[in-house]
Amino acid sequence: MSASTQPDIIRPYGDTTGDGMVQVSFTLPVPHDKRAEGAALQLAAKMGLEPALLVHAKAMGPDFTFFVVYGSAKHLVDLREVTVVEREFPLLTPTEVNKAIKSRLRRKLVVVGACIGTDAHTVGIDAILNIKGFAGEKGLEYYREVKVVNLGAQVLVPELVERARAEKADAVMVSQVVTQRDAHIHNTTTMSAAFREAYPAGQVPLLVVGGPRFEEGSAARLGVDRIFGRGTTPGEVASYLVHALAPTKGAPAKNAPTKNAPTKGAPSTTKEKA
Ligand code: B12
Repeated sequence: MSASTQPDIIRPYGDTTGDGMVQVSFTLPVPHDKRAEGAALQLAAKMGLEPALLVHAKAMGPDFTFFVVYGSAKHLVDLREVTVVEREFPLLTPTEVNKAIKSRLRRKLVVVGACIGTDAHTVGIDAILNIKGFAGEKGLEYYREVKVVNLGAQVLVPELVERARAEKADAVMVSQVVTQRDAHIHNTTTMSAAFREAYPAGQVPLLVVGGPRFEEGSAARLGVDRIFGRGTTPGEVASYLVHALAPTKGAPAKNAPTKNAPTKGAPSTTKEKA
């Protein structure tokens, strides 16, 4: 038991406390018939769901079937073993962000953003950059001390690098929503490698990537400084920019190379702007 009354070991809940009930959906590459339904239940059992009920099965064209299975999970969750990535910077108001940039950077902070590759899902990056913002917060365009250049959808990496150089970008913001065939991973690593190649060591802009399906804590592996996931608000991003690019006097840049150095021989992204 933890200090509170909550137990450390828990199970999912459906009808009665601790019954372990969960619902999963998946598609199998077989036509919809009795054998397909049996196959779905076999999979459920192998996933540790037993007993399991097939609550929905629907043909998806002639060769595929979509299933929903409701069953009792055998697995337990140990809350003591849960690790989370905590936000490493304080949340600032727009006024505080503007003040910090003005007094510490003494010029506008320049942000260049885009959806790269074939990705045309611009709603996420627009939520962060456009003045209309997201979840009741104004986007970065609202911040007086931030210059935003939003390049939109399907931007090629060389185009992004060129524009970042032309604008003397302090930060480059990339959105990746499509994850089919790990497109978000490939596009992000290609982008970070291109920036390291195009810029002298130590002068690469802050590389910030966002999207709903990035793994938390994978920034270093992808060669970027920070990843923002589902539900990110513009205020969080603005606060992070201050933390990384305009920290308080004497404070080390929080995105020091040891923390964010990409793996496997790629040069690090030291920041010297703050
Ligand atoms: C709207 C939408 C579209 C619109 C996009 C319009 C536009 N201008 O953006 C249209 C109709 C064009 C579209 C097309 C397609 N789509 Co679509 N689309 C969606 C949908 C319904 C919503 C996405 C969205 O707007 N979310 C709202 C925003 C606010 O959330 P967000 O993107 O997560 O952004 C937040 C954070 O992630 C973060 N963030 C995101 N980017 C960044 C960047 C930075 C720098 C930072 C700091 C933060 C940040 O901050 C944001 C605010 O909190 C999703 C399903 C869903 N419900 O999510 C499918 C979905 C993303 N689409 C999908 C697919 C497959 C497609 C198509 C391939 C479909 C097809 N066969 O043609 C095409 C691909 C087009 C292309 N070339 O990219 C799949 C992706 C599956 C996968 N595993 O990759 C999804 C998940 C649907 C599904 N379940 O199958 N789509």
